[in-house]
Amino acid sequence: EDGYALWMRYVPLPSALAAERSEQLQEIVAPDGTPTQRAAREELVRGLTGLLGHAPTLRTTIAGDSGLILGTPQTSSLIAPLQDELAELGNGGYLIRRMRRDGRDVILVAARQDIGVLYGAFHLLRMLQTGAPLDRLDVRESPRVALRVLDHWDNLDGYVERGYAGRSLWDWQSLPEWRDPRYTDYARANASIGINGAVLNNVNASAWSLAPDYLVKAAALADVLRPYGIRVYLSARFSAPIELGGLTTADPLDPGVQRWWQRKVDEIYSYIPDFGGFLVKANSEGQPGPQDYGRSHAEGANLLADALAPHGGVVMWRAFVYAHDVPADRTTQAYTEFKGLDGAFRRNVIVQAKNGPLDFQPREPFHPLFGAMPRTPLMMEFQITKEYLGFATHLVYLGPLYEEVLQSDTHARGPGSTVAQVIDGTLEGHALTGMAGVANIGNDRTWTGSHFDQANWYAFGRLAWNPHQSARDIAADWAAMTFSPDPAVVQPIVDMMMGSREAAVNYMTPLGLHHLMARGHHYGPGPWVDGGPRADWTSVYYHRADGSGIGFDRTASGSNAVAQYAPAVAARYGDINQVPEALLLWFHHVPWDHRMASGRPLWDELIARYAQGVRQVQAMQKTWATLNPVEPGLARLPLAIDPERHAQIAAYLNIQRREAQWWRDASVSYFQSISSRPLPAGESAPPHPLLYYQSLQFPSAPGDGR
Ligand code: BDP
Repeated sequence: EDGYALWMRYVPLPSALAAERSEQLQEIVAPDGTPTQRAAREELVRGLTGLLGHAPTLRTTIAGDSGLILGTPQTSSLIAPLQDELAELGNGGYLIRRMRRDGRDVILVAARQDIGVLYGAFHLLRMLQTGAPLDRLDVRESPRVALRVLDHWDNLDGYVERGYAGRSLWDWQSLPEWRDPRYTDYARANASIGINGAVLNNVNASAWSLAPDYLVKAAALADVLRPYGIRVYLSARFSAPIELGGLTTADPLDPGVQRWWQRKVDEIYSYIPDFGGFLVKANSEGQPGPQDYGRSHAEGANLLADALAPHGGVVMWRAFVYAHDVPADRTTQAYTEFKGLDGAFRRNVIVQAKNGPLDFQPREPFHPLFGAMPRTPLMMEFQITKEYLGFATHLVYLGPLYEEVLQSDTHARGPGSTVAQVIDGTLEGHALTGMAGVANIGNDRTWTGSHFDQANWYAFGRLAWNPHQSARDIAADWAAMTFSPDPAVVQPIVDMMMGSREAAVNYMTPLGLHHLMARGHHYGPGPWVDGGPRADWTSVYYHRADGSGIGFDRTASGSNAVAQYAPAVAARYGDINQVPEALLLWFHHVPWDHRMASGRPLWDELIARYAQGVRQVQAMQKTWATLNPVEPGLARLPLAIDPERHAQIAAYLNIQRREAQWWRDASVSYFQSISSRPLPAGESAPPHPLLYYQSLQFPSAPGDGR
């Protein structure tokens, strides 16, 4: 158990259950005429063989009393009568139903398309792995979001930007000849949760990804991913016509530039006939873009959209932008630049905004663009890799973060206009919908750099499929499949997971604080960071602590960023007495004596939150220790968690506890130097002077080395 199998371990079920299920699933009727059909069949054989202890019999018709029938109306006469019902479930949708047919007890996994059948097969395997009952089976599923995409920030040299799981999965050197079987396992994992797109290269893109040598390689990957319903996309560098094409400009209104992109796109489709399209980071952090030529983001996006449209491709145009001149409040930038462009984009453009207005912090309010551009499809960008959340060694389950954002009420069309409804297109009636996750995947044996980070990939996929699901339910499925369906295992693990994000918020950035990480690599605390090339890359710009208080005033008396939200939201966030405490210091500069809900003054509350964060990690360690398989007295969970994974997780929790303490000590020490207030009774003084924490150097911080 080294984690390679992810949530698809297919370990034997308890023998009584295995016997019962074997009877039900002894025979399988499944077509094998297409690569996707074969993928579904192979997965079921693999899964059932593992779970039940023997391979099922594959037949062309059921001979015994019961069995499993997979297919589409085209492949199965039993499924053909369901045609209309299946059509309602749409592309990718499926149903799983238990019924009597010709005197036999059958389970149908049926869909309109092969890919739906594959998704249904994975769903059935999930039910088997989690111990769900199979009687009265009646599952109807369809994806609520069209583009469910992983963004890989992988460079052509194998380095993964903000990657904490080793090097890139893509071995550009041995492609296209060598198709590492790992690519297939990657595809299986994604298909199991409904992910249907992969952007292969970093948003800080090299133009070379679009050169023929690399297109051949991307095409080989596309071939491997295609049977699993995954389309390949590429990040496009806006200046590629200059770098690859030898033109003197990349101006989107220049006919030569337009021709260059048309030809380039035609060429890409000659290699990859189902190419998904482009992801673009433009005029942000030094990347080239249309503004270099005095053109708007819409003019830039439309240039690429026009080239892609004849082939059915899309442009995912990022709204993560900020101006050359440091603005009074960086969080206002995207809205300022994009809101006025609503309606100016082509139909095959989707604007991709990060979940919050700053940058993947442990907690941010939802991005004000959600709900503010009704005529433009908006795509969610979550970060799965934990750039600001302790990297791979901190256990932070991101399900609650995603859920919190998706359930936020934009009030765009009155109360109940959630971000999830913006993303699934129902609020404004958009058919082009999407959710992207910045992948946490590398060539580490665990894929994600730690066992628990697999849950973040998993949760992202499940929420992209249906953004209305509960993070807790998803965690329970994941824990049951990854460790054991025994409730005595699932329960404590789910509790750990569900509390873990709040723990990280507490020991890093409590009460709405943000961007306090060390400069550049973001490893560890750096609330004192100031100076350097841009004020909005420093901590002091964001926390604004002084002798009187702390926090960024984003109300009308400050940057007035609150005005970017719908009036009801702005009124709530802008009022110090109504704003949720979790976002207090995001929106307000608050006196140290301000009375908090707990009755404590803000200063005492802040210090208490840091200490609470450390205690929450200690509590996770305690819980994890109770799941130790080698500890005496745990005979009832003999194989629940294998020693190999248990030990690594225990070690990582130790790192997390040590670093949580470091965060607490360094932050308390720094903020005390500003507030000049005594620590509340019972709070211990940090063991070192502030200078010690400030002088720590990490030239080889995780993820920072090439
Ligand atoms: C920031 C990362 C940087 C990315 C950038 C982006 O620090 O590495 O390039 O976001 O999303 O969070 O473009």
